[in-house]
Amino acid sequence: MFNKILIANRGEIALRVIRTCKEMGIKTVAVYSQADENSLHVVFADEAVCIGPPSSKDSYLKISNIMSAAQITGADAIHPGYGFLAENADFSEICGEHNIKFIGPSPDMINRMGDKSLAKETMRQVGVPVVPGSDGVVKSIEEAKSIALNIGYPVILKASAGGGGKGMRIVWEESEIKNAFQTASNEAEAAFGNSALYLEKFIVSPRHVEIQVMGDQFGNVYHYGERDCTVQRRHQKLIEESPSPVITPEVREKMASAAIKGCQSVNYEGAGTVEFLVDKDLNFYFIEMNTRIQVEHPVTEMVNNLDLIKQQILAASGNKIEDISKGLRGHSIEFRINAEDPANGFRPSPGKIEYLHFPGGFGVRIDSHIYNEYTVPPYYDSLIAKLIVWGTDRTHAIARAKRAFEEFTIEGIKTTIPFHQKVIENAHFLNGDYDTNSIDKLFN
Ligand code: MV4
Repeated sequence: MFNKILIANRGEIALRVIRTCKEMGIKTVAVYSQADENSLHVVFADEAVCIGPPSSKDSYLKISNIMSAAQITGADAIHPGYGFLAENADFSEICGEHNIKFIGPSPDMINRMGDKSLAKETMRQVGVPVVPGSDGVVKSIEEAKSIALNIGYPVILKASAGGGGKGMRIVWEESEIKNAFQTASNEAEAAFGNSALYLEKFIVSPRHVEIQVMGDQFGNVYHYGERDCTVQRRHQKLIEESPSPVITPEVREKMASAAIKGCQSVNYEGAGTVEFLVDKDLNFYFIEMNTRIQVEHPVTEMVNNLDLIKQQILAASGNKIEDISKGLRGHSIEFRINAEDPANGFRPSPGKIEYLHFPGGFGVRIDSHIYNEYTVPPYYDSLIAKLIVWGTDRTHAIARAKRAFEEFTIEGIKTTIPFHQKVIENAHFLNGDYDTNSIDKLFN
């Protein structure tokens, strides 16, 4: 087992990892930017090293500074959390070269899965259902036209190096495809330095459902059920839950088997998420694989009664991990509390928290790095807390969320709490009757 883990991240996920390390008797090193010197991850870690000025590119993304921090503190492993360097192949490789275990994917796995058209091809070849479309990259507007003619409009062009919505264009009819191809490839080149696109049939009103998987060094790959992340705005997830309100046991079994088959075919190790689109008839199609722990992992922890960060650390240090034989229990929902104003287009709202009160009680979990009189810095993402509720069923979980939000008080900045309070009173949400385009329907 590791002696000392450096957490190459900030905010709630840095704290989340520190908590599990402490429970496992592993020492911890926090790294922080000058904007985060008053952060809780700095307080709760055994040691802390400043790695640069506020800007992410000079601190949390600065590989040389993080490696120096690991070497001077004698860390034998690095946990990257999510975002920042979590899916950076160079970082994963450099850790290996310095004999520091990267608690995340190998450089090879990052490259395979980071290329979305290659990942899709890999999955398709082992029989995982994928959205009909191009086999790999589309090289020209003519080729795009010919494939689209074959599968029928609407279609969607996606950046191979993309993911999470960047470099995507929906094309409703042939007259739009030339322009869409050019703007999507330009956007992809500017954002990722790679203009490659692939093409798919556009699924008009899908749900986003993902399977949590974990692999160990003995070739075991287990799944821990699904998360439904359909409540999103501009590709930012706002609410996630497990189980999905629409997935049947039969569909869950098929989706999970497909996810495991795909992961076993590439000898997947560690935590991963296999993302699917689900249509109205509950047909599911692989779209992407994420090779990291995700923001929404707690809902999976709650229904499995299992610490996923602990499983990641166990797997990375060469131990066996736990399977799902205990079964899934109850229903869990996560609400992302962002420092944003939902009444004004979710505009960022950093600043000083003048008063804070967290909810508590049975079935209520808060993962957060904020505290009373903490100042939310403007430099990083706006997530300041996650409210995770557990109930015996979905109705019970929603009732808990409602009473938890009545206790939850954050003054001094705007947050997404009023958005969530509206959503959990909305009949469409209560009935599970929504898709990825429903955000306005749920908030009004
Ligand atoms: C799609 C799709 C429909 N059809 N692919 C969005 C982010 C990335 N993870 C994949 N995404 C989508 N891919 C096909 N073939 C719908 C989405 C999608 C979406 C698209 C437009 C507007 C909002 C969306 C929200 C979630 C998913």
